[in-house]
Amino acid sequence: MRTQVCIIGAGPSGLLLGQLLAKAGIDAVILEARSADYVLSRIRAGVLETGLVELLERAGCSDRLKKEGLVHHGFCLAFDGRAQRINLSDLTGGRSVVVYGQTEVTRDLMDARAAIGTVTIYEAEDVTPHDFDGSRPRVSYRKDGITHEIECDFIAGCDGFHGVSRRSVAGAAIAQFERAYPFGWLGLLADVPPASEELIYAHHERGFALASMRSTTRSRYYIQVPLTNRVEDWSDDRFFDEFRRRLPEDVAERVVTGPSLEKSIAPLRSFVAEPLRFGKLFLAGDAAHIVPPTGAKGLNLAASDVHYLSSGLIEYYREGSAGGIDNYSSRALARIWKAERFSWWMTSMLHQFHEAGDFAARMQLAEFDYITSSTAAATTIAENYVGLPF
Ligand code: RFL
Ligand code: PHB
Repeated sequence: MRTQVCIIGAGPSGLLLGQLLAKAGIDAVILEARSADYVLSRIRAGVLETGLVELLERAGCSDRLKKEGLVHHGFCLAFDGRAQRINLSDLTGGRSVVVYGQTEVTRDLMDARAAIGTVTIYEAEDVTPHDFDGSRPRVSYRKDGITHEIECDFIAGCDGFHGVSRRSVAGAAIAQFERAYPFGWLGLLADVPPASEELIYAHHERGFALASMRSTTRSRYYIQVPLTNRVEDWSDDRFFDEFRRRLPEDVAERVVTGPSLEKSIAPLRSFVAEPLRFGKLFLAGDAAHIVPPTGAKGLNLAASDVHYLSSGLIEYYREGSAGGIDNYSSRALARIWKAERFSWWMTSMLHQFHEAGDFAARMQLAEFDYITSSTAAATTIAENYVGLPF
């Protein structure tokens, strides 16, 4: 088989890239290791920046988002029971975010892809990129016991943190920067009305908690837990008890409990690979970088990578100019490092770092006091949360 761009991974990065290229008349095949149902069963992000919403509009995948997405003009920071609303719209000249699950974004992109008849190969085994340093890159994979090969002009590695693309690059060609945090987030999804109309990020002496949502009838709640904990240690009752203890009292009283639809623990990590281009291979999304979820930036960063990469590829095929793909790595990384900074900072301010000592705890309190007393400090949070410009 031959295609122009072979995309590895059918997560949001790969699907969005495929759709933007298809709209521009560029042929792309997507290879995905898992089944479509498995990809849709992963519960992840919930907060979309307007940059991502605009890309989904361009991709022709925003009808349901426009109907069902919840526009949020602010969110709340709580610190040991004290609460401070960050008014996103007032502080950023009218901007906002949209609450709409990554699962739904993925479903909309999959449906759009199926409607235009483009090729996605699910349950592709042993996907391997070859010869991306030369002029004739290829990707091999196995399906139903038979080995296949796709010849292409470019390979887009959109296969997440554990994917094969980044691992295929020679060690000397890539620099990797990493920080792992000594805790994870235990998340619970339930069909109960959210405890609050807006998201609440809560610092508490027992650990961080986040009250988020997917709709007006479906809540997504998280608590900070030690990495040694297992999901089996947490019954739904135990989760809700602990979650309520970490929230301001008036909110805790409004928490409605119900059986979990999903419960999982995610480790927290900051990670960046540099550069993002190796000959004919590009990395995008979680394949290239990871942020701790505290700033709600992972999916949004994947979208900005796809924006830069798709424009570069479209420029290449339409105008014969390599300028956009040559600049892809540096343009994307400039935005990635700023989102890494914001996510690291939000994580540092809001979580319990027991080993860091009393001084670090006082610094967290001083950060919160500063935010509650300075419009400049609150504006810094707001402009990062709604998303820096592409
Ligand atoms: P994905 O979603 O990991 O998709 C990669 C796809 O590649 C496939 N794959 C392979 N395919 C072929 N061959 C191989 N060898 C392969 N290896 C892997 C995988 O099966 C998968 O389908 O990466 P992508 O597309 O770059 O998307 C990134 C986002 O998923 C991620 O950044 C966000 O979910 C992060 N995130 C959040 N981001 C936000 O912007 N806002 C949020 O509110 C937010 N909340 C979150 C989050 C992530 C979380 N977890 C679980 C890590 C909350 C949580 C709890
Ligand atoms: C979510 O709803 O899953 C969510 C929202 C905000 C975050 C992280 C996760 O910062």
